[in-house]
Amino acid sequence: MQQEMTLIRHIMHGQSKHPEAKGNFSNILNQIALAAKIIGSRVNMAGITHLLGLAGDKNIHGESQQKLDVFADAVFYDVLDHTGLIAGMVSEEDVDIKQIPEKYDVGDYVITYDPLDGSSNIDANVSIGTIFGIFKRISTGDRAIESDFLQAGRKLEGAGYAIYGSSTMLVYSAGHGVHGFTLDPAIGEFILSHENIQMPDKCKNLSVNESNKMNWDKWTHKYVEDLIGRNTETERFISSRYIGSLVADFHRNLLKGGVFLYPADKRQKEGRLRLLYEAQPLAFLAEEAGGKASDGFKNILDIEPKGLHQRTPLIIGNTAEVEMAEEYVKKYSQAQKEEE
Ligand code: AHM
Ligand code: MG
Repeated sequence: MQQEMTLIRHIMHGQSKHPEAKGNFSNILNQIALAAKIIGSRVNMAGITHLLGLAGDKNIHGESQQKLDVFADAVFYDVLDHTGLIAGMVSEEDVDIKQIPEKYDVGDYVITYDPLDGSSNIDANVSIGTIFGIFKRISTGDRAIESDFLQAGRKLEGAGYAIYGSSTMLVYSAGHGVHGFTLDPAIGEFILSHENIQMPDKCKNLSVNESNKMNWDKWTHKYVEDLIGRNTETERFISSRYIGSLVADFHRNLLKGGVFLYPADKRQKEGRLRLLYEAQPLAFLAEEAGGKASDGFKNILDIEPKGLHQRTPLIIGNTAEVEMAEEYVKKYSQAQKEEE
């Protein structure tokens, strides 16, 4: 009988190529897979278990927290806090570092995560997900400190996301390619379904919220116009696809080719998305899959974060189209300044 390649088997296989690895990293990924199963099953059940709707609180960005946001945030922390592998975690939903309770050992890693990305879509049965990044800590004391988390994305040891869609998938990279696993609900295991994902060469999809148009900078107008301008009367090369769940937009573009942008604009001067919880982990995956991510000036992975909840403009997807955006930023930013 041919053995299915389960997530655990795959991680162990990767580890056997690195005899120096102590298995800690694998154990962390394993626990994250458990969190994904728990959150995924609750997402599927949400409609019938009255978990839909607002929890009544606002998170630190002033956004209403959904009940499932709160649930997912707690689950992700709970599966990792007692492992002895983690020194602390930061989540999009919480102001401060989540420290490890004193009764547990602290480990060498720190985690950044967005427990439920795209949560404004929950009520409409649209795909949502959990995004995470894993760093080695810098400090050595009993508690993690801010600088453990304020590391450039280049330093990530691994990153990934779970997506709760028509199936639940876990996609991760530990720096040796991007691998996707689909949950087989009958046996409760993630099975390798997408080995060594590479972004297709052609950029087919353009993902941007066009309703922000009146606030866009000149470069964004030109960029979107020129991408759509690739289409002819007889052939469509670029299609608009925007879900409003970054993780789902990214996942589709990763598999099918495309560029996602959430630029800075007149209303959201720093952009909307968060550097630590969203941009860095997905940028890590994009590069591993042959793509790229930029804030328009700099590769996302080279940005040194200044704050835990820092926002960033994000252009992510096929390398050629991300670099095209960087050129447009250079070309049109100056022209815009001169006009103003
Ligand atoms: P969230 O993490 O609170 O769900 O917010 C992030 C989401 C992304 O998933 C998505 O790309 C973006 O916000 C959508 O924003 P908008 O509604 O402005 O297009
Ligand atoms: Mg998010």
